[in-house]
Amino acid sequence: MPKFSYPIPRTAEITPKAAFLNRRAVVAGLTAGLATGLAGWPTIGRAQPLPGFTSGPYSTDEDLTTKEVATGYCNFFEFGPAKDDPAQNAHMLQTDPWSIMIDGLVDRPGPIDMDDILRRFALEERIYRLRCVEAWSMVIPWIGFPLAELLAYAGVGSGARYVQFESFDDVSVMPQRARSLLDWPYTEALRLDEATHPLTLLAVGMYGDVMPNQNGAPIRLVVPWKYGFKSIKSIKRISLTASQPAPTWHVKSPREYGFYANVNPGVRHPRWHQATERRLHDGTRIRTEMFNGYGDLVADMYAGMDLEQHY
Ligand SMILES: Nc1nc2c(c(=O)[nH]1)N[C@H]1C(S)=C(S)[C@@H](COP(=O)(O)O)O[C@H]1N2
Ligand SMILES: [Mo]
Repeated sequence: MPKFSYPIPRTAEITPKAAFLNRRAVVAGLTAGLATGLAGWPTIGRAQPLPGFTSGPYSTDEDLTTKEVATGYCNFFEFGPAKDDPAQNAHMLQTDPWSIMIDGLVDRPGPIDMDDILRRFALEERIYRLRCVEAWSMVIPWIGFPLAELLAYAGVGSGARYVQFESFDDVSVMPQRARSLLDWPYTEALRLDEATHPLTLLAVGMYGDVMPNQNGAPIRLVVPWKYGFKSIKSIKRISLTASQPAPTWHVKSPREYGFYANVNPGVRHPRWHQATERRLHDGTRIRTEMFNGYGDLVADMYAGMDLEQHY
């Protein structure tokens, strides 16, 4: 496996990325100071600056996808169907102020706002593999915290077995979203054990900086052992439920988009071969790994399940 390396930033990017370059020795106060001290760095439509973060567990040492590719080649269908549409159109999204409604089977239902989230939960950087069902993949340094911590804060109610997520949805901000493509708002869901698994991240940034709008600002899910469509962006609502929710893609085409959608090179997809994937940073084709390479950490959750039936 290639050794970990960071792409060399272009000169114009060096100042805003100071925190990013110091990532191995990040001190909370230092990073917060840098973030607030960046005079002239545009903030319009952007999430608020991130507090400091530490280096979290489970990171891969594979080469990173460049930030340019990860922020320029996106799936965020509310902002249009082409890969470069989200980068062009997502500036309309206003991410500050922002709150998430937490409801359903929780002890403390109600809204929680981003200020509170950023104050309450310690941020970590996690370098994860991202495998899209379209058979391309990236390696992205996310910044976030385990979803389990937010759920513990809200208090998982007795009887809760699933967690449902809903994205921001406003056609006046997202005029490119076609009514016919999906039944909006975009929703996704996990089983409770998947949602509280330590790999499952709520990400508020990437590449050492706040989350770009096109990648799901100000807060999105990252579930690295599942196909990318499970990693829902720009979350506005989290609901705990007793019965299995019906996520948007799954409802549209259950054969193509399973509820579980665990990365599985053995399950055929009608449109994309899943045995291999194209690495976007170098165009190479590599073999797709079961659970996207996270099997040691997650396979236990599916013991006894027929993973070809329960795709
Ligand atoms: N709300 C919303 N979330 C979404 C999507 C979307 O269209 N809308 N696309 C999904 C898909 S298919 C993928 S592969 C990932 C892509 O994340 P990225 O663009 O940050 O790489 O986001 C997922 N989350
Ligand atoms: Mo995807």
